Order: sequence, then structure tokens, then C-alpha cells
Amino acid sequence: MAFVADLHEKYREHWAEMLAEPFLSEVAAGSISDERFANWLKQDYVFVREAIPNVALKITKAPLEHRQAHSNAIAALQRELVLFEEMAAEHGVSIEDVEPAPTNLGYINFLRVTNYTDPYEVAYAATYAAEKAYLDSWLHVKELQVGPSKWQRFIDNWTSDGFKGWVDLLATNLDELAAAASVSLRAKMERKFFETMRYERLFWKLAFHGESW
Ligand code: MP5
Repeated sequence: MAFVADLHEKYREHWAEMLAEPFLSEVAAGSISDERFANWLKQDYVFVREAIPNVALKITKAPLEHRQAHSNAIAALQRELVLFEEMAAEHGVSIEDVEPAPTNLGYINFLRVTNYTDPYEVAYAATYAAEKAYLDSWLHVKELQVGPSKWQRFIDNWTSDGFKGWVDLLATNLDELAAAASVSLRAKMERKFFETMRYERLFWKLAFHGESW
């Protein structure tokens, strides 16, 4: 079985636990409180902002043929920040001087270290896991949705055909990287996928329950 399909098979239960987080079902039902949604909005704004240097770090290690896609990803992240800013202004959420919550800071730093110090293949596994987690989580919201949401632009952002295409490309490339990797490198890629997925689940918990230092 190809590497990516194998990962999803192996960690199916963990992935399902992430999708079962109440934050997602409440967004779908339209019952999420503004306070809980604002937790996510503020924290994810910082997360997305801090994801940009990670892409730049990946470019320093990427094979030539991957550079264009990473450059496009930086532009997409910049556009995403504008979406956060517009939605925050529209819904009266302040995103100035947000202090990253413990889980968020841990996740940001985990990805930063990965992109600085790990081989490209391992950093790529983290990117795939994070993007696929958002695609599947927001698709799950869309599937469960009972009516239009005041947060619809976010739901649509990560369920668009463009985003699906990006995640498909990441999967294809990750399979190629894994096929050429040694057994020990592949094991590191798998571990990074698993750790990233666990942070993604914690991020939904952080949004739902709030978190303080
Ligand atoms: C993404 C995100 C998706 N915005 N936040 C978390 C916690 N995980 C994944 O990434 P992108 O690149 O913002 O679409």
C-alpha cells in the first residue's frame, strides 16, 4: 500500500477522534458560542501567520520542482490572513496582540523546529498532516451542516476545490518522497505525521474549552 494510504489506515481511529471533537459538530449545528469560535479565530490567526516562515524554510530544502507550489502556498497564506482580518472585523473579534495559548505555542514551535532541523521529507509529512486535517475537519463540518453559518467563509475556505487540489498534490508528493526514502527516514515521516495529527486534535479542544497559562 502507498505510504499515505497506509498512514490513514493505521491511524484511522485517531483521525476519527479528531473529527469527533465537539467544536466541529457545534460549528456544523450552528450552536457554537461566539466566545468559543473567537478562541479558534484568534489562535488560528496566529498559527497561520507563523506558518509562513515554515514554508520559506521548506523552500530552502525543496527539490526545484517543488518550489513553485511552496511559493503559491505563501501567497495563499497571506490571503488567508486577510480572510481572518475581515471576519474578525465583521464579527467584532479583536485579533491584535493575541498571545498564543500553550497548545498553539507548542504546535507553532514544533513545526518551526521540524522545518529548521528535520529532513525535507519529515517536514513535508507534517505539512501534509496539518493540511489534510483541516480539509477533513471542515469537510466534516460541511457534511453535518444544517443551514448557513455566520462563519461560512471559513468553512468554504478549507473545503474549496483549490484547497482539495493542494492537499491531493501534497499526498502525491509525500508518496513519492516516501518511496525514495530509507526505512528509518520513512519511520521519522510516520512519527511526524502522527505527532502533527495529535496537535490538530488538541487545537480543536483548545478552541472549544479555552486554555490559559
Ligand atoms: C491549518 C490551520 C491549515 N489553518 N490551522 C491549523 C491548526 N492546522 C492547519 O493550514 P493553512 O495552511 O492555513 O490552510
